[in-house]
Amino acid sequence: MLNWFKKKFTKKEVEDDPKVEEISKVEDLQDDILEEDIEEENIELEENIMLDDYISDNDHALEEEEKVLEEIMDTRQETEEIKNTIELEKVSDELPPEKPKEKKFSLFEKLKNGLTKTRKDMSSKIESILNSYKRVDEELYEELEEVLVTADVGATTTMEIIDRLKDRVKKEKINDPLAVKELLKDEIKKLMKESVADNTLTIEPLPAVILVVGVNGVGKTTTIGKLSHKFREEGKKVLIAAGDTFRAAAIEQLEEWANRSKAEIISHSEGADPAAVIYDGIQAAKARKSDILICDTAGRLHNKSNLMNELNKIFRVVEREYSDATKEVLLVLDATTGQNAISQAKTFKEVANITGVALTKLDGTAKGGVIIALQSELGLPVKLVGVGEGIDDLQPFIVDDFVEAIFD
Ligand SMILES: Nc1nc2c(ncn2[C@@H]2O[C@H](COP(=O)(O)OP(=O)(O)O)[C@@H](O)[C@H]2O)c(=O)[nH]1
Ligand SMILES: [Mg+2]
Repeated sequence: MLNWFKKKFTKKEVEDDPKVEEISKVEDLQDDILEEDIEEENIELEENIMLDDYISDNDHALEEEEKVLEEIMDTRQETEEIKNTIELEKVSDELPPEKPKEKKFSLFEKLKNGLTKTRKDMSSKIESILNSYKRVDEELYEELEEVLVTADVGATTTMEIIDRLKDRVKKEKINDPLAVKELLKDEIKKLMKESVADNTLTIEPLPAVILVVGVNGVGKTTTIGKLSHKFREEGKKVLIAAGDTFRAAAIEQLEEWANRSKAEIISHSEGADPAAVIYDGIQAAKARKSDILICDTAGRLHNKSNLMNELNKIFRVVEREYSDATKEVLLVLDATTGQNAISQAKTFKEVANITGVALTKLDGTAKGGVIIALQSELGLPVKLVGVGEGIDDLQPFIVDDFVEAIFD
């Protein structure tokens, strides 16, 4: 409207007209308001930009807004940019600190951690023996023998290892004691591998049934919980059968593990026939199309014939009702019991067709050497090792990793 008015009159006429002053005032006022509006709009846009920039670097809409802002700001641009940077710095200062990433340990690091006591006992002693000799002689072998026996490798297995070592040293004409360590490691690996066919838990083809046996307190229930968690993480459907019906607390403990690992569970009440629980477990596994059925059993049987009867009853049920399932009979042994674990293994071997061992509590013991004897003396493949009480503290057993971890 003001522009139109200006065009209608000459410059002189306009200047002389008394109304012009008033109009000019109005114009100034309107300019002021407009400027204020622009100023406000600028600030608003700046704030938007700061926020968008902070949320996303690649916001397309932001570029558009920036262009508009540039046009309006013109001369003030440089100052505004500086102001902008300062404001942005302020915003980023106020960001919550980035959550520190949880340190993830590799399986090997965990195994090494778990075997710390065994390693300290075995490896550092062997190291100092080898360092104290100038040449390889009978005395050196005797000292090595002693270390292996005290680390629960067992007398028979120790003799076997030392005999093999002597042969290697002779054949390769080794004189330097420091070169013996690698040979020793190599011979232990070879002996362990030769003694068993396979260290992997067999669950293929699915469905599979895993019967977990072992004496009271060795870690059966805990191992079932960890194993179930591992399978669930692989996306498998797991059903657990609470075959240890001796105490109500044992059933509750297994229920807790089933909960934690998000597995299903079949249980009867305290004192029920374990074989009947396993029977129900199998029917449920079939009906629900479970991939893996894991069966807990009681380990509180007083003598060998009792144990044999109880287990045989369970095996017969599994054989009859689930004949086409892949089967594992997993013996759980507690590493902290050392040579006692070996005698338990001997007993269970006599009464059941044990297909593998889960050795628990490696983390709390210097007796990790017992694994070597389990494999080489008894021919029992160690398939799993427990390195802690947590749900993730169960690992597949790998001979090379184990030997490297105890000699590292
Ligand atoms: N440190 C450690 N403790 C374990 C491990 N496995 C089991 N345990 C503990 O051993 C105890 C007995 O375990 P449990 O599963 O109840 O044995 P079960 O009687 O054979 O069923 C529990 O306190 C477990 O937390 C392991 O690998 N390391
Ligand atoms: Mg138990």
